[in-house]
Amino acid sequence: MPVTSAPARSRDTVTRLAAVAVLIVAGVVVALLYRGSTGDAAAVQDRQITVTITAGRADPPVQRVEVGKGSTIKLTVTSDVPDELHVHGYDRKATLTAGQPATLEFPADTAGMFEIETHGAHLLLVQLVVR
Ligand SMILES: [Cu+2]
Repeated sequence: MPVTSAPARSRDTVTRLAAVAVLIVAGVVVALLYRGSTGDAAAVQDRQITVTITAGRADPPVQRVEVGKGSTIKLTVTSDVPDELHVHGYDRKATLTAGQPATLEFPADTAGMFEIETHGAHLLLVQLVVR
């Protein structure tokens, strides 16, 4: 039985199946792109960062925080010794009084990577990545 020439009806079915496959692939691509944009760690958000310094150690240890440009950063640091807190790039500073939480709140309106550290103990607390 020859198979070289398929009936016209069968060719229509193949064409329809191909069209459906293209639509499915397009749908998956759109879904992945959509997920990529909403599940992004660098979304614009209000971001609370909390660090406690005890005996020369930061808890949590150096953390990398990624936010979207335009996010609001609320940084709360408590140190067991007097120190100075410094957000590089944004050049925000706060005096740390022993045992008292200090809070800095600022808009992350400049893109880049910025280190947040203490000047007395020379501890790197946060690598703030703004995209
Ligand atoms: Cu500094």
